[in-house]
Amino acid sequence: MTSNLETQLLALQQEGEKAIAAADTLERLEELRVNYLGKKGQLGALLRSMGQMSAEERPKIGAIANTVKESLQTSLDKQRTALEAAQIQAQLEAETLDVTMPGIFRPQGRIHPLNGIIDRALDIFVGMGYTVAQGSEMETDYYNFEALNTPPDHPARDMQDTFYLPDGNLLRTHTSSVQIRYMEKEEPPIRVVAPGRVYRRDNVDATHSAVFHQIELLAIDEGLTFTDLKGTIKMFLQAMFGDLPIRFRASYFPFTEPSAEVDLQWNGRWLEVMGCGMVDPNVLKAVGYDPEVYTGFAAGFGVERFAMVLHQIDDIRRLYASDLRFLRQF
Ligand code: 2U9
Repeated sequence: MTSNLETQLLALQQEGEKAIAAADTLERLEELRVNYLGKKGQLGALLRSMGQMSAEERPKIGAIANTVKESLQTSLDKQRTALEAAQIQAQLEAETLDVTMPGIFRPQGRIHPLNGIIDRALDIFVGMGYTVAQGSEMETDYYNFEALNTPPDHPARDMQDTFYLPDGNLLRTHTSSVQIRYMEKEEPPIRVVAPGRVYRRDNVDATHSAVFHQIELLAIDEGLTFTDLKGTIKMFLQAMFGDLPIRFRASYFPFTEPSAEVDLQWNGRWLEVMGCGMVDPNVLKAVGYDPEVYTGFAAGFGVERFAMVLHQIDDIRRLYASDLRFLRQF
């Protein structure tokens, strides 16, 4: 009986160690641990039969059982360490980066010259405390013309002819409509700058396009004067072009009175670069502001014009052609 149990224990040890050494995954190893040393495992089952043993035999078998248990546990630990190391090694090998492999070619993009001008101009105005506002390119007659002191019979409608949609809406001829909507929502003091795409019914040539970009600024407050307008424009043109001579020439716009055009001396020649003026009282009334309390100034410029001057571009159409040979120069 004794020798039988002893033989069984030693056989269990031998078989167990063989199986443990052959275990090739951590899951398999755990199965073996449960099978041999677990609560309902084989070693436990053998030891339960010790109950029927005599008092002299018991310590001897107990000692053998302990040795078997410790030996199996040691083998399990050793195999676990080895398997874990192998797993890490395999993971390292699988995740190795070959830094000599050719990369995926990603052509570098760049800012379009028109967006470059818009970004720079907006930065300058934001620096002066202006808020950027945008709006729809499709507008109603009211927001594009009527609210800007340009009734249907106004001669300026011919110069600003645009594209009309079948429902009576139109494509905006300036971003002033954005500012009308902004004033309807907000109360003075107002400092707002509106960049965006605008439309004119123009024949396309080197200096005209039926679609172009405009930036308009508007300031409304108590006590604003033409001097504030001149100072703001001078600061802006200085930041944009450098410290060059500028001059204001009297002009006319339906929505400003008085109005002026701004020229900049560039390479020895006077170039017209902006339009501006004091906001017409009728425009203030249209948005519900009292022109006896508030005054304001406004100005606008064409982004294409600025880009052409600053980058010496001779034909406006190059800005829309998406020719990479052209665009890569910027
Ligand atoms: C409101 C009231 C008045 C904006 C202004 C101009 C003068 C102007 C042109 C320059 C070249 C447009 O791109 S361009 O064709 N703009 O000359 N724009 S005053 O006046 C406003 C704006 C908003 C409520």
